[in-house]
Amino acid sequence: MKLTEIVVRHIKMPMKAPFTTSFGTIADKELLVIEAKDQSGIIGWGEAVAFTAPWYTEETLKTTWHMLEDFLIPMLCQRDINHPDEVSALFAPIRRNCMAKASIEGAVWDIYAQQTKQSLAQALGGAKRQIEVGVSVGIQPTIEQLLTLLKQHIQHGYKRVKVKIKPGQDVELVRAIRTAFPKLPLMVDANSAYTLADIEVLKQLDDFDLLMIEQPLAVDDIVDHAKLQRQLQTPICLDESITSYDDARRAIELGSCGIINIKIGRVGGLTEAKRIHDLCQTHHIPVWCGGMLEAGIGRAHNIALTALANFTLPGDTAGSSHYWYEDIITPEVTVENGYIAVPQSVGIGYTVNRETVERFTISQKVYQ
Ligand code: OSB
Ligand code: MG
Repeated sequence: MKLTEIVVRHIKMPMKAPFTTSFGTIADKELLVIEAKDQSGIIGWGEAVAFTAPWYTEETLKTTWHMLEDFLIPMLCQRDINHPDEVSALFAPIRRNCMAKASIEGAVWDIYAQQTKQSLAQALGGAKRQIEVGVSVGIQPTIEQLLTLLKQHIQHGYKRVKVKIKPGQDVELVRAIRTAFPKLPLMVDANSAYTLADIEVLKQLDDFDLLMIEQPLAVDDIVDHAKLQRQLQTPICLDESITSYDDARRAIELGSCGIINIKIGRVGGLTEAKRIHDLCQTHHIPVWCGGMLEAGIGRAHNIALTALANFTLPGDTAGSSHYWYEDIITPEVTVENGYIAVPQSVGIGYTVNRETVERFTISQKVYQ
């Protein structure tokens, strides 16, 4: 294939509820929708998941657009591509900027799946027909509000619940949840809010039968995570620390985690995500698909990726209506009894609703 035209749209979607982590709150989600066309007229869709501020990783919506416009699109446009795996190789000379790379690589995967008349899941090698899903709950103003929300999610059928913790809102919060829901498959995510100086607090979390503790320590510190893991019964799951296959390889070798959360944007695309999945499978490290409060396109990519066999733990890919009044795809992603059906039609398996995208568009630019 050869990409002949790429449209980048900056859209803003109102969220049903703001999402709060230890770093900040997202009230409305701004993101880039990438529409790529090949020489035969096939259209592939990608989503740039970076937030407007660099608190989760160093990327922002503006840096992803800058990278796309000044480097990635010129490198890719008009070039012959036989397989989407070539895209990450082509982008290798550009350091990091994983979310920017992933956004356009995702569109190439979508085109490739359509060309080869497969679903995106099939094109990636995923055979699951349905995926188990969990839900991630942001920091709430009170424990009562958190418990009320959790009850709703459990009733909705989600297979596990993740809550955000930070210093001062951890052990007692988890104790309250456990008391209210003794059997709930539960995990916590600290978004790197702790250091090894907090080890006594983190050790107390071992008492609550948590599935895992996600990213307790610094983003770039797999050594401290290894020290912590040796002192904890509960598996550590790395999120922010893993931005590539090599990060995953080193973390596994050091014993920094027992589980890895894979986010397509964080690791630079579907090809890299699949490589990390395969590596973890070899090392008996279970993986699950993390979330970036994606709109429908990114969500569709997550679902396809999660169809791979070693995604054995429920991910954060909740249904569209958990986040949005209105998603940008038809049909929207729905969850039934804690499962999402993996689309079997060609490509991402959902239709992008252009009218909705246009209504949400702040600005757009066409590249040829
Ligand atoms: O750490 O996994 C995270 C949301 C924004 C940034 C980082 C994270 C999250 C979530 C929510 O936990 C995932 C989702 O529902 O998409
Ligand atoms: Mg996380």
